[in-house]
Amino acid sequence: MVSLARRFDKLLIANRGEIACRIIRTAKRMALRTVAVYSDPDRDAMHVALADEAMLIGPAPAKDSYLHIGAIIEAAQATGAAAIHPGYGFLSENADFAQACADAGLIFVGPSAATIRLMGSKSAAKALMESSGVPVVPGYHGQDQGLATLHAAAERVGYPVLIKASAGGGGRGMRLVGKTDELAEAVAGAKREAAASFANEDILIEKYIAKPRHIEMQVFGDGEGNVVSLFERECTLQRRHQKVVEEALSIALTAERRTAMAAAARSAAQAAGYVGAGTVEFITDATGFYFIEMNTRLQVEHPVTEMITGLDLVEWQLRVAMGEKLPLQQDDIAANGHAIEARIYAEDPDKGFLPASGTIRALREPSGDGIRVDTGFRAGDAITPYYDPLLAKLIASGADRPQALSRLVDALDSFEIAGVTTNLAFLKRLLRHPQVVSGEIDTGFIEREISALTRSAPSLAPLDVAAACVAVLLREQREPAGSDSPWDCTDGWTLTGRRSRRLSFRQGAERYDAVLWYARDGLRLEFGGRTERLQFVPRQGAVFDMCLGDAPERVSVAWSGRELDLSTPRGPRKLHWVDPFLADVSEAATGGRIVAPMPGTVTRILAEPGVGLQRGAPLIVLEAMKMEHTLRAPADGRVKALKCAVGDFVQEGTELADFEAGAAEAETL
Ligand code: MV4
Repeated sequence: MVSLARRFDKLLIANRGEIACRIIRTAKRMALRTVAVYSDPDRDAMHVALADEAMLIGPAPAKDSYLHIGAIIEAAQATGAAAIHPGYGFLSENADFAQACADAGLIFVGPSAATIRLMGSKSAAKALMESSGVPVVPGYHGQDQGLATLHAAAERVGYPVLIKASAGGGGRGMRLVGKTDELAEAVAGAKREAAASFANEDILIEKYIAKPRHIEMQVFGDGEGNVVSLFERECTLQRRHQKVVEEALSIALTAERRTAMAAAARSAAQAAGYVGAGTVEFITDATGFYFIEMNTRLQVEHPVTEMITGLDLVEWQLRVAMGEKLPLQQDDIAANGHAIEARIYAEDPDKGFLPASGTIRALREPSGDGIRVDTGFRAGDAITPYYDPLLAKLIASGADRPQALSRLVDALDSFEIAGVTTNLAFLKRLLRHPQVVSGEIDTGFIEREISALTRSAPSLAPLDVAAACVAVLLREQREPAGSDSPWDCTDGWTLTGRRSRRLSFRQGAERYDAVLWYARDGLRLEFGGRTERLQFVPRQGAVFDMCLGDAPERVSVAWSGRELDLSTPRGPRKLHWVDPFLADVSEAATGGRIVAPMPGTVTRILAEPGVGLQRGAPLIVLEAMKMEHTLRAPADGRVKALKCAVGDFVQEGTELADFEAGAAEAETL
């Protein structure tokens, strides 16, 4: 029975980017009127242009706009929208928001606040699954959090064990414990982190599953007792819990396991009285499959399910929200062919996947058989640092996996995005990797293969390092500048009285250490296990001739601070001269200032000003794009002054602390 009372004809989309556009598309097809909401910088965004109406809900920071419950409810009331689709991220799994919608007489497109709250608690969800016969990772998720109980549980489960935050998710605060005497410290750390991140210090203990795959089941419920599964998605290709490539179906499931997992997922949804679209996540290995969490939202990767089933999951969500029964029963749902999705992010894989911003100068999207592009941006749009850097999703389907994969790779080759750095080249390398082609992957695959998947600069030859050393010596001869530091002395005098000096350079992640020896008959360079005579003669301007061993060459030099640009017969070389007092643990360290390496929110400050720290000690935790980045002491020393506070949203390059190196060890040999 269709309950007419719940029909609505106007839908507010509480999101932005590709998912807002995707939802608007289906809503329009269903003849619904659409209302977009937007923050200040999104005034001209694509989702705003696509919707029938749009309302400004606040300034750029998400907490003041897309996460502002009051502003969004007000926008719905002001525009007469009767229902709100939250998309994914933002408020999509916020029980308070679902409740606020209900309280305001609005339809939240998703399950009830109670279901969202239940699934938000990993231990409650796990307990529910266990009691409904869904396999869970062997472990302990009880109330008693005393160390003796936890010790006994870990012993029973068997090491190695994984500690997780009960209230957590997404891998935040997980700790791997190899043996019993490491448990107490790991528990204490996990509790601290859980308390700080989730305001709840409860933890659970699980058997550690090494090298798992991540396979999730799409489910749907209608609140009339019907629950169906729409097959699985393989989401194993992730990096730091950020999915990169997803596909349906998984090639890692036998028909029996697929049936068992689908049945488990349906039981899970039944047990939760589930209404709407949900995803039951499992990790799998050769021994079995285990429930890890249930997501109560539409997922980013839902298009691969749509491609193989021919269904529109947003339409299903909206129909269920209107009080309709599910359009199909389990037996009417079939999977055809194969689909793979690649996520195109504004980020720089060659710089540690730093989120990128800028203006899209040109955009050419691929098209063709089996190709779908879900995007939220057009040429001319600005990509701001405030939100998730997902630019677009490219989905390819085919009769089988090889066809879908080859279509995806071809489409990536013809995808052009100019003006903003993207992960397109990374995706192409990833999808051509033999192990991705063969499907022999686990959740650690990308991390292990990272150097093959990112372009690292050509490594430096001894001649390059020699040229860099000469450049330093010439710089110091030109700018003695009254310095009396022993480090600025080029005549071979050293603190330890030995006639040598170390010079270090960095190129990307690689560090190059060379030693100059001052012998009676001239200079020697020790590098890469060899020691050779080094001679040099300055020429006009920034040019010098040098000879390492019996290899002569002419080099020109340009300094910019500590950055060195060499022009050599072998091509240009860019490197950084490492200051021995500021041993570079962190890229963020420049000249005693600790700066934010990317835009983000300061979530923790771990260093007290004035307290002596060892090089590498954690100072500040920055959260950007759902990931944590720990900024560390660049040297032994102390924080002189903090320039930020917990909760601050900071731009790339913002000074976060003033760091004073001290008690640094003399770096002579
Ligand atoms: C695990 C695990 C191994 N053993 N649990 C990571 C995020 C959270 N949803 C669960 N996660 C894991 N739980 C046990 N007992 C390995 C992971 C894991 C992971 C899981 C799914 C997808 C990617 C992952 C990457 C690293 C670790």
